[in-house]
Amino acid sequence: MHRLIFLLGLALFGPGLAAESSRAAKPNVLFIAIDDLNDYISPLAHHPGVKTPNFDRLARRSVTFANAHCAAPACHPSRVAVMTGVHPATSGIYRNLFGAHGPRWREESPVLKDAVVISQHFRNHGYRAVGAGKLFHTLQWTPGDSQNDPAAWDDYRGDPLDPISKDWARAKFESDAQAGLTPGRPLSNNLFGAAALSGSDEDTGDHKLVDWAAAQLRAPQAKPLFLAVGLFRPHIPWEVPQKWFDLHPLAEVKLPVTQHDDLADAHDHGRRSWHKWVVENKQWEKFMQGYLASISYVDHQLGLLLDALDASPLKGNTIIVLWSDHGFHIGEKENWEKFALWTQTTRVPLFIHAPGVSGDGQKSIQPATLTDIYPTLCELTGLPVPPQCDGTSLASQVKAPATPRARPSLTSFKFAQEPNPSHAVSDTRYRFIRYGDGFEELYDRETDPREFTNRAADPALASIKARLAQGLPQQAAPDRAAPASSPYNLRSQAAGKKKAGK
Ligand SMILES: [Ca+2]
Repeated sequence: MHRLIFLLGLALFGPGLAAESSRAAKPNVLFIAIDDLNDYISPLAHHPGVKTPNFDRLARRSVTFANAHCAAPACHPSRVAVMTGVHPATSGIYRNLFGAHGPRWREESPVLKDAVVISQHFRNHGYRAVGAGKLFHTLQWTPGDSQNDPAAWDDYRGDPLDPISKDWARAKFESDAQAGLTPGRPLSNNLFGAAALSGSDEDTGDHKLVDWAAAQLRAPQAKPLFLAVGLFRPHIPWEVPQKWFDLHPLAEVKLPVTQHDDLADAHDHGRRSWHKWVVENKQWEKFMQGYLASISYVDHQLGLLLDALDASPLKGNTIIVLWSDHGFHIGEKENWEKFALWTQTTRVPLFIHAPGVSGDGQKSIQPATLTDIYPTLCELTGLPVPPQCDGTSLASQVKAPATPRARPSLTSFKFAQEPNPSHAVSDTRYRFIRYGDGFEELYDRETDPREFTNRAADPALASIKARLAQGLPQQAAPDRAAPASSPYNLRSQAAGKKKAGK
């Protein structure tokens, strides 16, 4: 019947118009990346009392992937993996490599040399792809250190190789000595810390991005749109306007549930000095407040973005995917930030809405890895999946969230103190980690959701451990370093400019 209508269309209007109308039917894509957002948001509910009404709103109109994990627990490798679909175990990009100005990852790993960035792939198939903010790795305090690929976009807000630093004003702060704090705060200039900004939301970087994105949504579209928005909070420093702090009064802030000596049976993440400084200086509650304030701020920005979509002609014909590059610790396992392989570090918010297709309002507990996003968006839009992609499409779970998925999630990381990479897998119940030095951890998340008790040596779980171990990479790529000779090195470019007298 459909074929008959199609042939009738061809006869009446000619092939040109039929092709035109099939192009017009392609759904738009709103691709939202959030930086360092963990599972405290209310749809994932891993911290008591957190209310994120706009994440709840998104959850009602999409599928919540409640068992989704980053490909690597650090900004740079996680983002390269999402944007290229190539897993760190294949590329060898396991950790942050700083000092780049451009897509240096193409030279960091030979398998990424000709990888097609997801926005480029959509451009190659008739889309207009535009972006804003932090999609590839960059930081507020390292101007020009960005691994974005400017060639992969039709348009980008501001400088694609310095997409956030100019937008974010710093809070005024007193030195640690003035504040009576002990020396030894990690990082410098209070970057690891919380403070209210004196300005309004309109003065903040993420708000400016959302304004720009809203204008993109309002503009007339000659082609289907791939709009990527990379929000920077709740990444440190936890500096947002005062009103977001006011939502989380210090006296009401709850600390995470922790267990004394939790690390006695676990791998040492090598970052305990951060936690020691925080506890010694009684900053734990204050930093939790700053993180929660930043979450509330970004929740509000998400709401503005959804408002803009709903007020635009693209409403009803736009796929939404929202992901965070990794999870986050606020003192769990004596750790702060990321750079570990427990679920607290690797579990990420992932929401997918596909108009007329997704089981909106439902949750999937099937294991997902962020490298699955690329092939999923391909399947949902009818695009071919590039051969570089390591992930597998989640379209079956987008349609029917309970559909079982045999493949476990896979997260890989290279710890500084070990020569070999480490890997972690999850199924719907268990989590297994094998570190670069051979140490193993196994957790039953049903009975022990905070992963306090390592059961890797428990004979009762031996067959489960063996099954999960099959999900580890057979032959993981070696760890890659920053190539000294690359023209994308920030320092070599600065030196080149100096030499040329620019
Ligand atoms: Ca433990």
